[in-house]
Amino acid sequence: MHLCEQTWRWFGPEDPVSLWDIRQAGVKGVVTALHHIPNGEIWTIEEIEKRKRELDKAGLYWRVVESIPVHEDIKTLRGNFLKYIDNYKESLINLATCGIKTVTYNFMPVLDWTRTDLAYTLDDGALSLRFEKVAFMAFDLFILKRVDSEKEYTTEEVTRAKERFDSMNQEEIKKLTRNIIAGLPGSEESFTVEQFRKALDVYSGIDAQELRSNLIFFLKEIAPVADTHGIQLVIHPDDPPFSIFGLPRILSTASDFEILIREVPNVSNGLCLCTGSFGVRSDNDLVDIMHKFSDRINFVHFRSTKRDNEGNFYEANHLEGDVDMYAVMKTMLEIQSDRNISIPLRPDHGHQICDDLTKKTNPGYSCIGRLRGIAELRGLELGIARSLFN
Ligand code: CS2
Ligand code: MN
Repeated sequence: MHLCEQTWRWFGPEDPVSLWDIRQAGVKGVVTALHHIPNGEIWTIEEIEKRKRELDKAGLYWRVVESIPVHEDIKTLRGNFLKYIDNYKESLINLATCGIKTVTYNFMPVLDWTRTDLAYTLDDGALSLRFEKVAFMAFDLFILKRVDSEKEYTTEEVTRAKERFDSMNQEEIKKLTRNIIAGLPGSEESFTVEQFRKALDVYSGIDAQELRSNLIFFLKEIAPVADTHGIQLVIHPDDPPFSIFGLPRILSTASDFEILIREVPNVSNGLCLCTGSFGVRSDNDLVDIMHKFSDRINFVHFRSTKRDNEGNFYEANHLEGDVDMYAVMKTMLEIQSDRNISIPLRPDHGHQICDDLTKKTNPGYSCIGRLRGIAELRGLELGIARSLFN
């Protein structure tokens, strides 16, 4: 019987969640990154070993890298992209030398994951992360004032966004701006409005087709290196899984990933199945995605979201919302049994609950909220596993 290998994301010494908190959550495998190394630079063996030693002191081990960030020059194939690709290869080799062999990355242009509200109050008083479409449009149209943005929305949407904007005071405008562009945990980039406009400009001539071919170019470069060193590369899907700010998005659906493995069939080319990211689209059938890519899923993020008809979604409790966690977990157990392996799983974001509410937390990465998530997932998993396999 193969249960998932439970893991927990840690942002390094600055993380308000301690390594002992992680131990007490019943987890030993850590998902982390060397966030202090500037994007594009080599992760040296020395720095990797240092992080490993830190974890070891609390009886933990470094199971998955999330993420080695992909430099914007690589995404656009401009500037110093060849050097950054070489550095990326070097970092992969160094990680493999240190025995760390699962590496997450994403290929979202400019912004990593995006929300408008980092403290959306649920009816039980818990705080959740939310994407509110009309607030997003208000930012795009009336704060950022992106050229031609109104062409991407209907007249009715523009009117609603204007009303939303007019109802906001200066403080709310600042907060919304910060939430969207100041960088959520793990994103490694942070912008002012001016810098953000410039960053978007770089993509003015780059459509989805070009971005996809850049990703394929990058993967064709790094996958053979990963193959040789036994590394599993896992791409994180777009969050949210649709285009924002007119930027191309190329990993939002099953067919997006299908193209990637058709073009780069190397064994190291894998998927980080994030149920919360894919699950925002009603046309993404998670169980179907899992069956399609059962041999390519090498890391999973489990969380659920709840969407409405207006294009909004918030992050729900792990066993509620639109993701059928029972079906997903059951499929996960079947895949692991077929492949005769355990796959690392982390509870992706959690709510702020109990003591989290009065502490400093990284948005989405609270201690007790995630503890609730992992505890529920663990129970669900054991229940299904025992009834399937005894
Ligand atoms: C996440 C992010 O689903 C998600 O959006 O897993 O929290 C993740 O931190 C970033 O994409 C960076 O890896
Ligand atoms: Mn995720």
